[in-house]
Amino acid sequence: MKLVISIVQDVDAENLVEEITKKNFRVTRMSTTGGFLKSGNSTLLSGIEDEKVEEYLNIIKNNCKTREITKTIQSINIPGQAMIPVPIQVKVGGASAFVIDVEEFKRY
Ligand code: 2BA
Repeated sequence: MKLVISIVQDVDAENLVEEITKKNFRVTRMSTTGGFLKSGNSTLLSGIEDEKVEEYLNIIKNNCKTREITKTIQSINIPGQAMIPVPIQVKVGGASAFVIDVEEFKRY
């Protein structure tokens, strides 16, 4: 068994969880925050049988869009000058997925 940890955008998470459960996979959704944008995203945990990992990853691939987000950063502080916020465009995935070997899985 593998543990698939996927970080997805909040806007994609609702439909994605629905698709995952419709296809009879189990999933836990956690509300998380990206370290760079410091805005909300969703992390999904799923325990998946080895032979089904490809099918599961395809569901993620087909339900998560790449988007351009504007992030405002402060310009460098030059003495005597005001700090002017500078907007930059950041491309946010799709999804970032980690596939990890599970040593043991128990349900009581
Ligand atoms: P954030 O850390 O908020 O990053 C959002 C997007 O900002 C990233 O999209 C990437 O395009 C950009 N970005 C991140 N760090 C950057 C940097 N130092 N310089 C320039 N641009 C940067 P994604 O790569 O699609 O990542 C989306 C979210 O997935 C991330 O949100 C983070 O929560 C998570 N993530 C991605 N890679 C990860 C990793 N290796 N480990 C843990 N979490 C990860």
